Amino acid sequence: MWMPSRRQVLLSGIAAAALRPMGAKAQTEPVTILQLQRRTIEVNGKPASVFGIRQPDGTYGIATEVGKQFRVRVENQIEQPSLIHWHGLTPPWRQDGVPGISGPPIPGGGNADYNFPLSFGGTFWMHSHEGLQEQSLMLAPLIIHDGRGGSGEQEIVLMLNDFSFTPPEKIFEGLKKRGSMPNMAGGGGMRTAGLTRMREPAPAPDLNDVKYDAFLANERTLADPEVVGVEPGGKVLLRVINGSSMSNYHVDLGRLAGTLIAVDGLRTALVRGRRFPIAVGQRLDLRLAIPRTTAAYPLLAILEGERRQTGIVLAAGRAAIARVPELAEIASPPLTLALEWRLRAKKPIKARKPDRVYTLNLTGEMAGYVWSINDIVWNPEIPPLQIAEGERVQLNLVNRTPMSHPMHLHGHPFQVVEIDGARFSGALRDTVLVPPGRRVTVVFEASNPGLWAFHCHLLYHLEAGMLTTFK
Ligand SMILES: [Cu+2]
Repeated sequence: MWMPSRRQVLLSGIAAAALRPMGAKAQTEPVTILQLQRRTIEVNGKPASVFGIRQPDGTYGIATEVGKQFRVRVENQIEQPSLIHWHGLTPPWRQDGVPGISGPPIPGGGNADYNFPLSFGGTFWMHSHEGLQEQSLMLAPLIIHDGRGGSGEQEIVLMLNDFSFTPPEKIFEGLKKRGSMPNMAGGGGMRTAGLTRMREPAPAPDLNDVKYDAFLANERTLADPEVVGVEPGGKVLLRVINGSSMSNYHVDLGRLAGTLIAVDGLRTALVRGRRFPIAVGQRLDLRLAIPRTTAAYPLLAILEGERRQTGIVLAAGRAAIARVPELAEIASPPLTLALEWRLRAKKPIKARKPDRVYTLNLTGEMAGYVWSINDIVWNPEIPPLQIAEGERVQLNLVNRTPMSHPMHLHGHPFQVVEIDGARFSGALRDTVLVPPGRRVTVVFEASNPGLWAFHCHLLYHLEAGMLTTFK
């Protein structure tokens, strides 16, 4: 992320801290304190200095309820500026948490206050949008309960992260030096599947630019995974959050059959299965039925295109917990749009002719790790794309690169309505994966005035300039 100039910071004043006018109800709700902290965790048996977002009592992130106000004070206790984005929520523009676009970062030792209504529930998350802090785990779950768990359903949050002992700035430098080297050899079985309507077959996609030291599930690896006790015969609502900076996974439920009930927090028609793809920034809400027998059930996330995996273990009764290997038996395939194509929004947005259509080509130059939108590398001088309030906006996302890009819109959920020219009433969500050579069309209602970021959620692509804004 770019740093705003001193002048911009002064001009925008304490915008991030600006409170919205409050109703009587809002004033009576208690403020939740979130502290941005530096802390040490253990990864592969070694200490790792990372960030964290905790309440004073140690709670990781926030769990709250639909209909309440999101009344939060962020206290920045680290020695550098930071700003937290509420991924998937629709706050007023100034509270969206993107430095230089929604407001200035919070200086070290400073605070910012947030107060806006929570009009829908689901599985969301929060993360720093400042620099590369997200890679160092400046992130946490943000759960808004709306009764979807049903009574007696046990809720389990599964946060996925990629981890490196190399500082993120060094990782980024290395990427720029090395460039991205697409695998053009086409080594068989790596072609994109599904609705390909391109004249030529896609080259093998370029996966996993960064070689990570570990993949974390709730901050632990499979060498010492989290074990969650569950009731034999019970029901579980599993909320999976891909908080990784650069890594897509296949969630593998093993012997448990799951029912997908929501993506990115928003309800879909039910999809049953044992394996579900999850791209960077996305979430999956999965309903699991635990068999009546005493047993242990690993819930895994297998890195796209590789054998490396992470996960947690559900223990039903007094089950013996066997060691789960950190390598799957076979490499997983690249993520495709096969699931996206099957998803149907439970409450689709009303069909209507778009008032405005933007075609956004996802572009880049592999040699220097340059990533862009319509060949424009983001900088603060780039004028925002214009939208009038109330318009129906259609975005045609066309990937002209050999890497897939999880594209995220701030401030508005969108509906996926077309893949490679084929119309359908797809999922409502906030982050959609556009694989190499593919074209994905989304629509949204411009109901939230302000200046909004739209970007690739791969952290180093974002840092390299794969961002634009809508006004
Ligand atoms: Cu990207």
